[in-house]
Amino acid sequence: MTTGYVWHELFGWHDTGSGPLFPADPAAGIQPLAHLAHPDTKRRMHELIAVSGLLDHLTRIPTRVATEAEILRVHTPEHVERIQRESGLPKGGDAGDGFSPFGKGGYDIAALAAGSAIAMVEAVAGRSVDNGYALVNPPGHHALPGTGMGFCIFNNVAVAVRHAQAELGIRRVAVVDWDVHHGNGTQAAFADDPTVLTISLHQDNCFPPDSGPVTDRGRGAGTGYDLNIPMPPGTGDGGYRYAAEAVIAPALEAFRPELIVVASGFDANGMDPLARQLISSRAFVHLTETVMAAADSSAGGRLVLVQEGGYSPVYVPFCGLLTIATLAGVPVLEDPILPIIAGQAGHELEPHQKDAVDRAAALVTDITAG
Ligand code: 3YP
Ligand code: ZN
Repeated sequence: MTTGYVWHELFGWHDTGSGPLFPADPAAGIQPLAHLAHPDTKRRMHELIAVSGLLDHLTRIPTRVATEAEILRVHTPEHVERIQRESGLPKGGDAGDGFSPFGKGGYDIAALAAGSAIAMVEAVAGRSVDNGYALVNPPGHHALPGTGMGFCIFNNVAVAVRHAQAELGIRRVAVVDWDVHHGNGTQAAFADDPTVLTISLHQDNCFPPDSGPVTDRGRGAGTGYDLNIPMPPGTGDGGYRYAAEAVIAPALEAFRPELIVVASGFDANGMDPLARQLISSRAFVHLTETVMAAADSSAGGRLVLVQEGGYSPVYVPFCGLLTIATLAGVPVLEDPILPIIAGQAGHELEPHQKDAVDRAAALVTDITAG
């Protein structure tokens, strides 16, 4: 198995400002502190991949900047122009919601993230690697056609999927979003499109507010091709395992995608400050095995993971390391935090978690490979 890998130092230079969530504002009582989305978490993941030796087994895919035309396959000219304009300001700007700041030159880093997702899809579609992990930053899955939000500027996954369809001869694509927050931007990009199945496994009504209920199923010709699995807060490895087995695997088997792209956030882990789930690295390994098996079944193994959220600088690197080691089939060092997280209570599947999964599982019968 050859596994592609993308990282660029500039992803670690994405400047999220000096407020922990909202910009520092003494009058509002907001003290300066590193942003929860400080890029060091992702830089630390990259450095663990290097120091552990896993990097030596991966095929480095060169990054590239997405062109305006590529970004415009998903986003409006007004959004792209606003980001470009604010990117030229001495202190940068904001993706669109007031708590997603970027520094001077932020456009170039965001375009590099989207372009690197494209580069990984090209490498996997062209078979220069079997599968791949694009460790990009800023993330993308909340970004809507006309605005960024939730730390996302451009929707890296959506831009890469549209590129695969426009340039690489691929029609049916499945997006599996296991970031703990709802993949609303990706859902919106493909809501009326039955050629892209979007599956979002997330914490029920976490972020964005009131987004991603199981009743959101797409619209028009795309009805049935958005699948939401909102899990109750407090879901652990058992709940995630059941969601993978009862919904994600059968939905992918029914859809038979030619390419699977994962929006890979690690913020469902039991140490994350921006969500209330409990999972350990073994759940990310199981999710990875689930999408690998599905990709083998219908897509010739073609599978691309693109980084989204994850805010524990301590645990994200290990979740990422084990995920990529699974993709590559390479043994690596053990997760030293696993005994702590997996040893805590809350990993048994609870009845209310099973009910949540079963509500989504009932919708799988409407999916076909048409
Ligand atoms: C944005 C503000 C509060 C929660 C946060 C979510 C960002 C994220 O990781 N999205 O996937
Ligand atoms: Zn997230």
